[in-house]
Amino acid sequence: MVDAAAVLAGDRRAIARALTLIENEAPGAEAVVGQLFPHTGRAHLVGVTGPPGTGKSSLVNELAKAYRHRERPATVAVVAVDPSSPFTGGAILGDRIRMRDLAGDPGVFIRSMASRGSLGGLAAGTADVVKVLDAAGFERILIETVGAGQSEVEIARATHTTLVVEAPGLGDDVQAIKAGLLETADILVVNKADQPGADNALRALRASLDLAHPSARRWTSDGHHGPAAAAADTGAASTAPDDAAWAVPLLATVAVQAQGIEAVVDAIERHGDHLRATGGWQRRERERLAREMERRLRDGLLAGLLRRIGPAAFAAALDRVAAREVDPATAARRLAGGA
Ligand SMILES: Nc1nc2c(ncn2[C@@H]2O[C@H](COP(=O)(O)OP(=O)(O)OP(=O)(O)O)[C@@H](O)[C@H]2O)c(=O)[nH]1
Ligand SMILES: [Mg+2]
Repeated sequence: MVDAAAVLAGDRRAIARALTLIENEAPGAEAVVGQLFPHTGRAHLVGVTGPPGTGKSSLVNELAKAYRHRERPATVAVVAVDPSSPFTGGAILGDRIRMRDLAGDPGVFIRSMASRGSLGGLAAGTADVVKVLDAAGFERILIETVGAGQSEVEIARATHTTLVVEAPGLGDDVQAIKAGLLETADILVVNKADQPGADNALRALRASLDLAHPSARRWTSDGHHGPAAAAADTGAASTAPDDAAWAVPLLATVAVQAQGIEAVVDAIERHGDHLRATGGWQRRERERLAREMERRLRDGLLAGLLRRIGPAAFAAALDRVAAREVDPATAARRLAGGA
C-alpha cells in the first residue's frame, strides 16, 4: 500500500514505493497517481537529452549539486531514463556511482528508469514518476534521456525546458544530430569543452542555431536580453508565441571539472521566468497534458482493439498480408471494422 499523504509529506520510502508501483505497472499505481495529481504542477521540469556519452549524467549531477548549493537552494529530483539497458545495466550503474556525492541529501532524489516493455510504456511510466516527484514537492525535476530515438526525445520534450547536450568530436555527422534535436532545444550545451574540437563544435552549433532559429537573437556575451526578449518581458509580446522571443543560449561546460555549471543553472531559471512571463508555461503545460491524454487514448484504444480482435484473428490476417494476398492497410481496416 502506498500512502499518498506520506508521499505529499515528502517521505522518501513512500515515494520510492510509489515509483516502484508505477515502474511495475502494478494494479493500484493508477489510483495513487490519481490521488497525487491534484498536487502536481509546481515543479519546473527540465529535460536533458543529447547523443550517447556526451556527459548528460555528469552534467545533471553537477546541476543538482549547484541547485543545492545556491543561496536559496532548490530541491531536486533526477530521473534517468535508459531505454536500452536493463535495470542493472552498466550505464545506470555508472550513473548511480557518479550520483553518490549527492547521497544523504534529503533535498535530492534520484531514480533510474529502464524499459521493461515498450517505449510507449516507458513514456507513460516516466510521466507518472514525474507526477509523484512533483507532488512530493521537488522544485526542479531533471529528466535525462539519451537523444537517440523519437520516444526518448518525446520524453525530454514533455517538460518546460529542454536542454540539449552535445560534445566535441562527434565528427561530421554533427549536422545529422542537429536535424532532430536542435529545434527542441531551449538551451544548448557543449559539454567536454576541455576536449579538442570544442571551438569547432561551438562554431558549428552557433551556425546551426542561427539557421534553426533565424528570428531569435543570441544572448549577448554580458548576459543581457536581446530586444525581442526584452519586449516580451514588458508584456508587449505577451500574445506572441513564447518560443519566438526566446534566444537559445549556447553554453560551454566541463562537467567533470564543474566548469560552466552556474551559467546553465541560470539559463534554466531564466527560461522558467521567461515561460511564466510570456504564458509559455501554461501553453507547454497544456501541450504536455494533451500529448499524454492522446497517448493514453491511443494505447487504450489499441489494447482494447487487439483484445477484441484476438491473437488468432490477428495472426490469420498477418498470414494473408505476408503472403501478399492483402495489403496491410486493408487488413488493418478489416480487423478494426470486424470485417
Ligand atoms: N573530458 C571530459 N569528459 C567528460 C566530461 N563530462 C563527462 N565526461 C566523461 O564522459 C563519459 C560519459 O559521461 P556521462 O555523463 O556518462 O555521459 P552520458 O551522456 O550521460 O552518457 P549516456 O547516458 O550513456 O548517453 C564519462 O567517462 C565522463 O567521465 C567533460 O566535461 N570532459
Ligand atoms: Mg547518462
